[in-house]
Amino acid sequence: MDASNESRGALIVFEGLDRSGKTSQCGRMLLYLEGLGHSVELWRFPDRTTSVGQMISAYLSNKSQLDDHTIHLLFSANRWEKRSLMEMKLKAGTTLIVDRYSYSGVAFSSAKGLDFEWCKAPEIGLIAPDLVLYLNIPPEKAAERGGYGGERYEQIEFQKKVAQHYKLLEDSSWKIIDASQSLEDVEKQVKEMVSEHVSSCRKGKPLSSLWS
Ligand code: 2DT
Repeated sequence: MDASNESRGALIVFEGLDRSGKTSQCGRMLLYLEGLGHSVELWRFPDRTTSVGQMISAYLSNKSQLDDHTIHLLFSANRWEKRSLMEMKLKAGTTLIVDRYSYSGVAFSSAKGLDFEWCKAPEIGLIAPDLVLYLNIPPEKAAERGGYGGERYEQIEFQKKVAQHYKLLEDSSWKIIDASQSLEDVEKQVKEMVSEHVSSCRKGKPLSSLWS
């Protein structure tokens, strides 16, 4: 996608089941990289602030009903509407820490029974993360962490299916972290991996696209 050797920011994605600790680790990485003097932003998907994001938010909180294919495409559209800004930020040297991305899109929709390849198709051409940190936790253990809220997918049987579908998406950009450990132990491992990838992107690692 981009052959230049220019220094750029890293695209770092956190994935995992609900209550795996993604949001806490994202916050910690933001502070860590800011502390080192890097330009860094925290993003999350779905981005509920856009008009597409508001439709997604209404669906997740059971205020609206949508066909499974339709909501899948809305989640994907919500990433596409941020794609050019994402590229601009990365090329300008800003590292993006992203809480969920295309892997959530495919894992959750295919766990509902939609065809796996059909689910991947609308994600093709989005920017590929430099690093995917998968916070791995047994669904039972995740459920113990303060219980689930009232959103649509927060049920243990469904989360088990999501975990199985996530596994099918693992590739060389993934690092699997044991998220049953303490926040501090997880943070220590995450920091090392993040630092390594931020520095390889500063040295000019080219951007690439999903899913090639
Ligand atoms: P949060 O609780 O993290 O806001 O997630 N989801 C998310 C999908 O089904 N498809 C997607 O593309 C994304 C990004 C996962 C809200 C829920 O939305 C699910 C949980």
